[in-house]
Amino acid sequence: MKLYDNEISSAASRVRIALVLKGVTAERIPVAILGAKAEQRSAGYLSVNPQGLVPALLTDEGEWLTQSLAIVEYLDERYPEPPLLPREPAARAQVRAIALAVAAEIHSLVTPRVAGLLRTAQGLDTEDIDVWKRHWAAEGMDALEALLARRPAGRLSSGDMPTLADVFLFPQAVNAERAGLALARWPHIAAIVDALRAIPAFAGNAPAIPR
Ligand SMILES: N[C@@H](CCC(=O)N[C@@H](CS)C(=O)NCC(=O)O)C(=O)O
Repeated sequence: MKLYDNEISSAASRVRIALVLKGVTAERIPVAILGAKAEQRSAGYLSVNPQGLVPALLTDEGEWLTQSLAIVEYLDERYPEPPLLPREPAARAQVRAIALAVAAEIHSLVTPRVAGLLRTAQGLDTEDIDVWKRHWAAEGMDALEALLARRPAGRLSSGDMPTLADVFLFPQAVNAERAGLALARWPHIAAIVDALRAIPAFAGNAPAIPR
């Protein structure tokens, strides 16, 4: 398998975490996404992922997969142990809802392409853009905190074993903290993230700090 990856990408971090949880290795192909060397919109990379986003995964069977949620669910189905979704239908839907609250409602508003348009079309500077990013991260995490407050008993997002919800929550929370949002504001998230930091698959695959 080949993972088209970027070390700072929280979406790619989800896949890196899932690969380690599954005990599966993939060759990592770095794709630059920031600055003059950004290559996500190059013709070469668009032939890998027509959306111009990382991650993308090339399977051992030669299939191209895109979208971190679809990739992580593929890994979960292809390598069933340990499972990343609970067995009960309602619990599965709740776990997917956490993952989507991160991927669809928070992350999609704070990506490099959104920041780029705010800068070029709206004339925002870096400070304005940071305010934008913190706003959507904080609002999204307020909602996540309320969702997680009614989670099943356990140290993580759904019980004591890592699920898809943790795979998506962890990189988002790490990035929010780096953006200056103290996790103490969200006690449920803070407790879950503390527990996840003790798991090597998570600790070793957080998004890197942009250089
Ligand atoms: N919904 C997509 C989001 C992927 C995404 O936005 N990736 C970011 C990096 S974290 C990216 O490649 N951004 C490039 C850009 O915004 O131009 C997924 O979950 O895979």
